[in-house]
Amino acid sequence: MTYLAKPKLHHPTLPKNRLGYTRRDYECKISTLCAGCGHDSISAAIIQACWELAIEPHRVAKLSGIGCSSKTPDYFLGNSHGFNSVHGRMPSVVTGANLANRELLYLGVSGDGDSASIGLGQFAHCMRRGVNMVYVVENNGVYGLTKGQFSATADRGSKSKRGVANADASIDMVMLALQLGATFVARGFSGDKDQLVPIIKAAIEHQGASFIDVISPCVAFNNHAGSTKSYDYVREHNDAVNFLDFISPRAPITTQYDPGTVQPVLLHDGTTVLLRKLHDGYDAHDRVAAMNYLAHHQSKGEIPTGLLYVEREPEDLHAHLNTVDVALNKLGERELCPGSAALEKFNASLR
Ligand SMILES: Cc1ncc(C[n+]2csc(CCOP(=O)(O)OP(=O)(O)O)c2C)c(N)n1
Ligand code: SF4
Ligand SMILES: [Mg+2]
Repeated sequence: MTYLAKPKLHHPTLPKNRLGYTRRDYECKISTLCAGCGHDSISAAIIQACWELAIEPHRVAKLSGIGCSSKTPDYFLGNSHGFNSVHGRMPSVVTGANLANRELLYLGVSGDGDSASIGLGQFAHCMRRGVNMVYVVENNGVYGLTKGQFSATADRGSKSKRGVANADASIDMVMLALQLGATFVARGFSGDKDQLVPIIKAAIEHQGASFIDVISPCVAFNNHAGSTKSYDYVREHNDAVNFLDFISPRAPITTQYDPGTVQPVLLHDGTTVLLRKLHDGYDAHDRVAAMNYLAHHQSKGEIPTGLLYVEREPEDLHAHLNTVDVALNKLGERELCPGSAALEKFNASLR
């Protein structure tokens, strides 16, 4: 993989977070993606979210598949653990890593080709099992890396750069995530960082399967008239159901908003997400209502964005399996080898 290292020097007065790190400490190599690619804005939003939350970089594991989107972990969190897996296989690698070491924060970055085509089965099982992670799909409706073929998320009737209409029905990743039991489901737009950064922060703090579909225009192959994933189209059809503010007890962030209805959502770790409702009656705690809302508004050509669903009492895979509270590599001989009497008893229970 070609890359350009970023110069280490930076201005001494750059703002620092609670840990004394600047934003630069959460960056990595210089991006080699096309100038204007939505994926770069998502990387910038991830950097901003991790910096604002003062996340210790060594606590993060970033994993991806194959694609322009899956290359992006090379452009952020250079001091974190990373694993670039095989096309569509990121979810099973995260599942294994998470089971072995529950103490890391897992960030999976994927594309619509990576997750809605070859990796669809992997995506489905990761969501339904409730792997505690943030799963970001950088959704541009095409296979960017392999020169712009329609992906499975391309809308029926949307046109390729050469003017050919897509005849196939599209897969809606948000709807799928809701149906599969993800406990945090959101959609963002790479062109709206103010909305995306708090969504990522809330997803990081959520203890369960957090899915974020980010519409991320591909300027090389899918940013023309007739595309439904272009900057212009998404700006014109964006239907934000709410706006987030994120209050962390560790690093309070105050943001000034116009008056509106505000709904606090208390997360598992004591942090609070403030949902500023833009749509009267939208309830982000009602899975079925969220699916109905999506079906209704998407049939009219709108693109609902924001925090679409969050479960109040989420459970993750570790809770389902009743695993031990610590990372497996922290278990000592005593826990791993409880003695022959315990083994006898266990064997007897299986006879
Ligand atoms: C097993 C396998 N099949 C096919 C490919 C070719 N391939 C590489 S990336 C890609 C699709 C990438 O699309 P997406 O995940 O949407 O990422 P984007 O480049 O659009 O960000 C494909 C089909 C591959 N690398 N490996
Ligand atoms: S081909 Fe598309 S997705 Fe890939 S870097 Fe260029 S603009 Fe981004
Ligand atoms: Mg794509």
